[in-house]
Amino acid sequence: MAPLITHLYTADPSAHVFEGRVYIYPSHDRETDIQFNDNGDQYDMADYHVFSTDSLDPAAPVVDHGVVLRTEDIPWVSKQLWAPDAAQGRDGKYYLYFPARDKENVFRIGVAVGDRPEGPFTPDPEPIKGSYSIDPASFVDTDGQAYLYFGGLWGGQLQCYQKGNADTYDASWLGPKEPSGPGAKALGARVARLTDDMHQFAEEVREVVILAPETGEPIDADDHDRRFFEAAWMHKRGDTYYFSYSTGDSHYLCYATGTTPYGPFTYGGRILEPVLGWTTHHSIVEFQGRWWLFHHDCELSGGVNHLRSVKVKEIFYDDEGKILPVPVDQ
Ligand code: FUB
Repeated sequence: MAPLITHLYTADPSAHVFEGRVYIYPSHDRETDIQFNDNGDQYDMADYHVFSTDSLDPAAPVVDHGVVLRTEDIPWVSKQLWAPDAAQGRDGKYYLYFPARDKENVFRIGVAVGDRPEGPFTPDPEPIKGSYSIDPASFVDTDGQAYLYFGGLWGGQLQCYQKGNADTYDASWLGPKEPSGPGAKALGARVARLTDDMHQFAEEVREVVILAPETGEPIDADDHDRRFFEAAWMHKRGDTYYFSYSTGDSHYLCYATGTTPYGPFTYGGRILEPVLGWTTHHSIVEFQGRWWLFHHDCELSGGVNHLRSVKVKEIFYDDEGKILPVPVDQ
């Protein structure tokens, strides 16, 4: 399957249908001399483009709407504009959520607002209060209530917040560390309901718990084939909430299901096996009655981990609502 976008490197695609078109909000990967490390320093992105299309036919054109936000536009940011997402608020405006390092090198999540899905976006002068870590994924439920999921281990710093809120930051956990050992439970992604104006968290941040179906207990920290690492995504099909994510160092895209946006979620299986490149990150969206997985791999760059390209594949569910594994590109 060919990449959707070939004139730039793009990754971490968050796709939504707005005004009848598919809009894609990816990271914009760029060349760098920074050596690969477990902190992700080589993912040194400095701006965002937005893309859209009115068809997911492989031959259909994808429009590049150009740069919609850049590092120098955001007063609190020092570097690393990582995986973004966007949502439409009750006021009809569009909100771009993005993680970046602040001036103290700590990842926070910012929000920028625009009148159109393709931007441009004007950032708030400060990050969202109480935000931390990376990979914001917005979800607007069928009742109109908006939520923000976020978090990512290691370079994404989630392991520095084991006691919950942003005030508990513990720098001694920086680096490729996470809970481990007998009895240790995996750290979960985080979620909070958004305020009606979409600019802040409306409540205390909660942990997203994923249960092992065979025990009904939270996934173990050492279960690297199933534990949450990064790339949270939420979609709803019928009454079921599907929380999907990357397992990071084991390189799977997995999902878990629940009956509320907060969970708990029960592990459901793998969506995608490892692709070419270290990271795997995705979104799932319904468009014209069919369901689609947007993800990235490093095929276009010949396997350079930080030069990724967005792809799209149709996904299918069985009669019980399980997502059928998606064939990986050979
Ligand atoms: O693109 C930078 C980081 O790589 C993202 O935030 C992670 O999800 C991983 O894809």
